[in-house]
Amino acid sequence: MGVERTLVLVKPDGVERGLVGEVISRFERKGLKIRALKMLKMTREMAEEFYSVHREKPFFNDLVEFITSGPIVAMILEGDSAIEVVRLMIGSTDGRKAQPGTIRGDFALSIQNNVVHASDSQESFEREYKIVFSQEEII
Ligand code: 3AN
Repeated sequence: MGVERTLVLVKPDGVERGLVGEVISRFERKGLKIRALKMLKMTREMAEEFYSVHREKPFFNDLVEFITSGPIVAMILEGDSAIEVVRLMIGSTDGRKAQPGTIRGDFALSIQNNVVHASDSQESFEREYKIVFSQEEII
């Protein structure tokens, strides 16, 4: 609660489909502030660390392959209750079940290729942003 920061990734499918502007625009219109923004390609090491909580899951390898398959756009957003607000705006993990009006609800039909990632807690944010950004890239 209060002013928080969260990490959002536009995943390779979102970049490939030309949804970067749409995604950023939704967050800006909501009133969230961009504190860091860049395009990058995740290495396998970064991806394995980023998704380390899923290491034992059957979909782990596919997930790492997917997130390293092309460029992503990463951003740190800031605002009141940003973590919860952004999770609400992206919708459920499975695009087929995500509410219309959410990013995944409007643009995804898949559980893996679901356009965006967003930190699900303060602890996740603290761990995740350091994998993607160095301190001098953050305003
Ligand atoms: P979210 O991104 O909504 O926080 P998580 O943390 O449960 O979802 O999963 C991380 C990522 O792993 C998802 N964004 C999705 O790309 C992938 N994923 C989750 N569950 C599955 C699954 N059952 N099959 C394939 N990929 C999955």
